[in-house]
Amino acid sequence: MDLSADAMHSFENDGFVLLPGFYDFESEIAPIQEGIRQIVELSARRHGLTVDCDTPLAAMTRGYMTLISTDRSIGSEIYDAVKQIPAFMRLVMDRRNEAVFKKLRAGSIPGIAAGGYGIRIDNPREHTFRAPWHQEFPAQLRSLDGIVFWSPLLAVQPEMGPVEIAGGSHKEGIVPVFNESGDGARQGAYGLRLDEEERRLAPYVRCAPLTKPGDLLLMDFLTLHQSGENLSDRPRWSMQFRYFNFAEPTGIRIAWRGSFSAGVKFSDIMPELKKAD
Ligand SMILES: O=C(O)CCC(=O)C(=O)O
Ligand SMILES: [Fe+2]
Repeated sequence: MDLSADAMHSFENDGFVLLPGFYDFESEIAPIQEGIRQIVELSARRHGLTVDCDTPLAAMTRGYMTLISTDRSIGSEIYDAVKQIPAFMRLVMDRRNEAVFKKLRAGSIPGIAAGGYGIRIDNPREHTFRAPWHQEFPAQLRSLDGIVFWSPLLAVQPEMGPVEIAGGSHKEGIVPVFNESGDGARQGAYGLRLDEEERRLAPYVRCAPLTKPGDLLLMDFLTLHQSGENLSDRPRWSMQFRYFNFAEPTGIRIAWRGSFSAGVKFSDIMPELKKAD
């Protein structure tokens, strides 16, 4: 596993690093796209609809958009289905991910966060599942020094709302969170808000790297980041999974328990994560 000294330094300093072309498009990414194409085709058939799914690109853009504009719940079926594509799982557990993690977390014993892998479909102009500024740690737990692996399935253009990252913000340490309230308050991880969000973000330079299939974006579990706003006419498809460190003291103390996707209330495990009322 060859991770340049520059890349390691960036990750340490900025709390994130982009590794262009980390995965091989033809042998690793294209099979995932084809798996999605097949699921879009089968979903359309299941609902008695005919949509454009001749190619992966057509299925992921026009075909999928036609399905959700007919019935938004078909999008949820597809979202739940695609994370079970074998080619995706192969990427999640690829040896190189473990090797990269070990390089960035010296002395670590890597784990793959259960329930912490999936494929996001950020639909144009949809607010509900847009992640507000957050750290990964409260939403995933497992260990304090976990790393998010993020990789796009379609090229991300500026108007598609690339992930926004506050460079260096991991140095802030753990930021307490509270639940959104009032009209339109969202549930679960999407409704978690940072204590004093604006004040905390102010010192950091924000970047929104543009990525293409095969690229890998790595983010520290403490780096502040949010979903961009998709103002384009196509969904932003991207993969994410999380590795953590069995040997990290906080992880050991909480017995590597997970958060929302593990059905656990993070504040029961680490009350200090919750902003005092
Ligand atoms: O892709 C996005 O919009 C957000 C991604 C994110 O928060 C994550 O992968 O942890
Ligand atoms: Fe995140």
